[in-house]
Amino acid sequence: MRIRRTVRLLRRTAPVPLAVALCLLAAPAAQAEVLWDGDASGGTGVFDSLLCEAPGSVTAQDNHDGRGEVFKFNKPLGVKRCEAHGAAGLTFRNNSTYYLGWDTRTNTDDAATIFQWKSCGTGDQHQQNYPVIIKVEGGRLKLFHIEAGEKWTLKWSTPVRKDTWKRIVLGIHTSSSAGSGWVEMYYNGTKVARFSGRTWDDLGNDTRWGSYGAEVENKRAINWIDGLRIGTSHADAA
Ligand SMILES: [Ca+2]
Repeated sequence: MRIRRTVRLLRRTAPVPLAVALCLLAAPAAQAEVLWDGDASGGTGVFDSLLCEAPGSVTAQDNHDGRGEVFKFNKPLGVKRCEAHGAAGLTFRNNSTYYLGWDTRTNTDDAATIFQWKSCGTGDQHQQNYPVIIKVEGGRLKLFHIEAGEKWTLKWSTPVRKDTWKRIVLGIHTSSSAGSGWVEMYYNGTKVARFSGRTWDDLGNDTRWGSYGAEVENKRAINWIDGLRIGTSHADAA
């Protein structure tokens, strides 16, 4: 509907790349509610797009472990990126609160970046590039805030065991003002971090899940992801 009509309108009237145009569209304000159900039972169409270099793959499959379908982000040797971008049908906006929840399990202590709150646009169009990053690196799960100028600060980390499921819930209050934005994180149901800072880059931000990083180009990384949900309260995504 409304979003599709607006996209058609933008295609006719402005030479703006579609990904940027989608980032700029406003969605209606919402009370506590689930905004997006990204469970793997919906297939890879729950994402806006897949950014997975060949011969990598993103698939939904049933491992017969009671979870039903789960996403398998398979980043083989020799490639840097296997990610899914955006939540189909959901457009994030500034000065809003979102809670993103998902289960993750990696086959390795080094899957590099498993989540990016990725800035829209490229190069000089953004200041932060990725205001929030979560990595699995050297046997630790790490939460970073990235300020304007791409200044990284480690906000929280914990030892992480491969081949075990964890649930992450990330609360993000979007703001292009460092004094108004905030992030909080829950790990297996426990609140582990909360900090303030700029969370909304010049052209807005979008989600990316998977495995990405030059440091894992020569490693085989699989990130299993299940139970993806986005809402406006912690309970929506827990
Ligand atoms: Ca599932």
